[in-house]
Amino acid sequence: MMNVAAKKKALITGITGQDGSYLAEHLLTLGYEVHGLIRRVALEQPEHRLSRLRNILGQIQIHAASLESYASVFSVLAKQQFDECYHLAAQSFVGESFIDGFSTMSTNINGTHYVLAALRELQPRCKFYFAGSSEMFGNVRETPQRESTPFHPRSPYGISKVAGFHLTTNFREAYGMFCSNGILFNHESPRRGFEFVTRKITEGAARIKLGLAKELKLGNLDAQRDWGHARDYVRAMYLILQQPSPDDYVVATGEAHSVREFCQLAFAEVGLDYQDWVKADPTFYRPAEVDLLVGDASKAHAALDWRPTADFQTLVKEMVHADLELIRSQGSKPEIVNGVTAGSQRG
Ligand code: GDR
Repeated sequence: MMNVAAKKKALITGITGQDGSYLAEHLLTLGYEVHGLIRRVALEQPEHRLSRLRNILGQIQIHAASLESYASVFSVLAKQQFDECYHLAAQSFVGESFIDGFSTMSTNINGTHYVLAALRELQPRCKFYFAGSSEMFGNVRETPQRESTPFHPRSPYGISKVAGFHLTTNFREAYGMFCSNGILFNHESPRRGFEFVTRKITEGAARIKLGLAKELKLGNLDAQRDWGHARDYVRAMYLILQQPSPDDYVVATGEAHSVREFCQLAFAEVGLDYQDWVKADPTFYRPAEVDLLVGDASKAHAALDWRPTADFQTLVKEMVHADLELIRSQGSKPEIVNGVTAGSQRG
């Protein structure tokens, strides 16, 4: 008789987001049974909130739960056992965290604590991945930033991620659980939310090109980030949980580019000069900015054999062309993703 190995089961919190959707697709191709935690309100607006999962909805299992409620997380984990849990859900927009720091802290810190505590109680052998962030480095102490670089977060969001990182490490050390942190630098794609600067630029450039907008208002054009492709970064998340022991890894391209350079490339892609269309607007400046982030992913290269495949130019190009296509297919109707209206310049 053929010996068929049991399918591995993964639970993804934040499965409706950019990373969650790419990770779900990746795990499905690897033969996993994929489950996702989704807020009940998202289930009521599937056409908007589940839009990134459109192609795989029939292949994944969805559980309604809120990361604001320990009881609801507990009840999902009490019903079935998982091999791996990828905790990606968070209020992830840094700008918003300055507007409502309390919600960001409460969702991001308590949500992580609830998942970890419920796993410890119900399935301590389930491996846990925490979505740590380069924002934890904030006011950087060295460049490039690596696993040993001290944290100095500059926003409620960054502070909440530092707390999540330490909670994850603490469950590993205190209870012997397989809990690992990815420290991911910025990662983008055509599925990025419209509030983040890259998507705001590519969508803005596309709308201007198609005559649907006359300008694009942005904040600090001189901030520099290490931008990779989300599809590459979810592979690293998976590899982090396949290691013999839990650990922490920086995931980055090692290249820094400014917001201005991103604008230059994106507008050039549609045959325009960004200087004619992009306006600086103090509304989009942050009370405390992170000027430069660039990661050293040597440890991930060596231990995970992970390397990014998409370079900066390819990423910008892919995003601009996806937005041109999207807008053309919609006419001038604004698309709503994650409750944010494209073109609203909220971000
Ligand atoms: P970031 O991403 O804060 O790095 O966090 P974001 O794209 O929001 O900002 C990047 C940089 O661009 C500057 N900027 C603007 N940003 C936005 N959103 N809108 C603007 O109009 C604008 N103009 C200039 C910002 O000031 C900043 O310097 C992202 C998120 O995905 C986090 O969840 C994640 O943890 C980190 O990346 C790694």
